[in-house]
Amino acid sequence: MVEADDDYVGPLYGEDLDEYINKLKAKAVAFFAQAGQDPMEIYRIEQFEPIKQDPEFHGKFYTGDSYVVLKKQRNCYEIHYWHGKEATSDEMGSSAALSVQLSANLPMGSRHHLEEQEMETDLFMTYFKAGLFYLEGGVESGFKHVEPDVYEPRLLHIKGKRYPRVFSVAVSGDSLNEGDCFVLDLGLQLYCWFGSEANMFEKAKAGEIAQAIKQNDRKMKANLDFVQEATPEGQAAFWEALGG
Ligand SMILES: [Ca+2]
Repeated sequence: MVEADDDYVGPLYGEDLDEYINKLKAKAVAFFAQAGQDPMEIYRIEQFEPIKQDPEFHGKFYTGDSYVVLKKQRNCYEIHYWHGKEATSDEMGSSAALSVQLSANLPMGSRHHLEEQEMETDLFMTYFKAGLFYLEGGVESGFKHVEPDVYEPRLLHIKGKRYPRVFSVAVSGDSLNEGDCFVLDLGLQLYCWFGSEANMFEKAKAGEIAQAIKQNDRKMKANLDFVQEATPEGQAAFWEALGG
C-alpha cells in the first residue's frame, strides 16, 4: 500500500535510505490527511497502493480487483473492503490492511464490513442506487479505459429489483431471458429490453439504469429506446446488434 514506491530502484544506504523513508512517511501522512473528507471515497488497490477513484466511477467495480469504500456518516465512518471474484490475495490483503490503517487515522470511529462480489451487504448496496456494476478485468489484466468516442458494445443484465446488480454478458440474443431486464449499450444508442416475465419494479430499475448511463456516462449524447415500444426499424437494429 503506501509503503510501495515507483521510484524505488534498489537497496539504499545511509542518507539515501533516510530520504527514502522520509518520503514514504510524508506520502502516508498526506494520504491519511485527505482520507475521510468527502461524503464517500472509493479507493482501488493498484500495485499495493490505494488509488482514489473519480466519482464518475463510483458504483463500478472491476471483478479482478479489491477496493475500499469509505462512507462518512454523522458520527462515524463505514469502511467497506470489497473483493472481486478474481482479485489476487495481495490485493485483498492490501484492502484489508488499508481498512485497519484508516480506522487508526480517521477523525471519528469506524465500523468494518467485508464485501464480497455478489454478496454485498444491504448497507453497501444502498450507496449505489443507480446500480452496482461489475466490470470485467482489473489492474493486472492491463485493461485500459475505452477512449471517449470509441465504444465496445456491451449487454448489461440487470438483476434484483431493490438493489440492482449489473452484469456484463455476451452480446448475443442467447444472453436474454424472459424473467429479467437488459440494457444493450452501443455507445450513442442504448436499448432497454424487458423480459415478458419481469415485474414492473425490475423494469423500472432497468429503465433508471439505462437513463443513468445516458445521463452520467454519455452526458445526454446517447439515444435511449425501449425495444418493446421502438419502431420496427429500431427493433430490427436491436436484434441485428445481438447477432440477428
Ligand atoms: Ca487485480
